[in-house]
Amino acid sequence: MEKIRQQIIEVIQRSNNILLMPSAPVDGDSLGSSLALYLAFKKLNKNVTVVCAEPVPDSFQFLPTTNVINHEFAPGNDFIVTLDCEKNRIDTIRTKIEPNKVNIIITAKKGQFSAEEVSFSHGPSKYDLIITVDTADLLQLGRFYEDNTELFTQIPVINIDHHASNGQFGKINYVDIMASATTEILVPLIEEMEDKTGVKLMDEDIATLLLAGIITDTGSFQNANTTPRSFAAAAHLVKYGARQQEIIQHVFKTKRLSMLRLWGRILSNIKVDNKNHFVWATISRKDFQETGAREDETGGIIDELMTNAPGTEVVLILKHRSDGYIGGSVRTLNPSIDASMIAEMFGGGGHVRAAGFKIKSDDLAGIEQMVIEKIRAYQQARLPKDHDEQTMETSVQTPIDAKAMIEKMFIPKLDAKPVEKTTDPKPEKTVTEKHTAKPNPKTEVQKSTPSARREGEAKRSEGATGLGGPDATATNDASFTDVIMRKAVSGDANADIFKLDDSVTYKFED
Ligand SMILES: [Mn+2]
Repeated sequence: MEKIRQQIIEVIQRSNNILLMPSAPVDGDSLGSSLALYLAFKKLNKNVTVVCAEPVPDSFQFLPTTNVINHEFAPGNDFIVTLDCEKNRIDTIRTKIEPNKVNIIITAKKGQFSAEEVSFSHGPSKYDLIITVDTADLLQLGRFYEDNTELFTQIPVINIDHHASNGQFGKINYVDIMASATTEILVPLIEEMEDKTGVKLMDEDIATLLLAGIITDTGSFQNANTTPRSFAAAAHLVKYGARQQEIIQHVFKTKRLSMLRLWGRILSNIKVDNKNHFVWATISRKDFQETGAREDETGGIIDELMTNAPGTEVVLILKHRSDGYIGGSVRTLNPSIDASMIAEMFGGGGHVRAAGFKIKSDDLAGIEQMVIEKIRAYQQARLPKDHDEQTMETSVQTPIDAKAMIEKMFIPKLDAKPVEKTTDPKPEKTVTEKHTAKPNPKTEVQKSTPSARREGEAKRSEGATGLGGPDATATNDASFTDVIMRKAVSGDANADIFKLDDSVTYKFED
């Protein structure tokens, strides 16, 4: 690895106009990687451009220098018209400028030029090096790649990434699948760059950007990809002045109400296949519209589902995106199941524990059916044939306790005490009535099991999701959890319980 870092540093030293490309949509890791390199290269007096086809999510706007990211991209300004002069010689060339157009008038010595002798091309790019970060496949660069494919063969590409599915598309590929984040790979790279150039590069901003990548990709050191090396890198960065609390505050403790509403909907719509140890949920366009949540606000929910679904091996979320794709996120809890293999069945890829795919379609229900069937078949082929009911009975507990999940995520930190106002049972009653009529797919799955124990659990979890049920007795002493769940599930932001609107972010105290 040391040799490859030396190679990379030599190429960077020789280059003057560097293009940094994080994968789109950006996350904490791709942003942290590209912006940390941006700041380091600036200190080395390089011309640096960071481009990303998609906007920076609100939760990452606090990171230093997000404002330098360009969302438009033109690799070169020259457009060249070439005339083949093999058969004919040019006498004169004139230009005639008219409103909104230019005529280039070429007069031949003899006869005429024809259209076949004219060709067009773009001038040389102003960049001499492309660095992609946290990008497993060039297609993840979105339209910037699709519109400029030739650029990636003309200019050397350094590919720095940690995805197992990385396509090794660079001239230099620095892919370390043991790294928890791309920023973890950059820590020794930037330090060696300091040694080689004699310029002090690491500072509080760069350390904060690098730590943001590790914290987001490890889910704050909770995910299975966390290694001793991630802790060591993080400790090292904190020593450099990385603002750990600022990252935690913005990434994990500030939630928009619209996002809570969307999460509530997802939680109330979870489908469970106990037999195949599989849990999934879909998010429709209507879910986004009616909650006011953005498509990038679904990120954390799958990780919560994963850590709160005992007995589950595979977790899937399908969302209907506004760009005409259905996006899938897959997580696995059993280390012998490779999430990237599941994602590959649908043209995607990723890591062993976390992977994703996208399918061009507007038929969410149809894609759901197809994907579910394939994952079921995958699990059936994998699970032992005599995988009997007994194992299931003991290993599968209450599949999802949404209330506990929300409570764990938000409540202990909540710095608001509106509970006194909740003695009026009216808003709760309305909500309960409105939602008990709705079929709950999870409940259906549960009820088909002829076990009385399961029946009880189904009811309990039904109550837990704020949909009513025997346990929904919080009328007089509604905890703040119930209030949030109810508001989230009902989408009723105007409930008379606490007055905050969409644009307000909830701050949570330590
Ligand atoms: Mn990453």
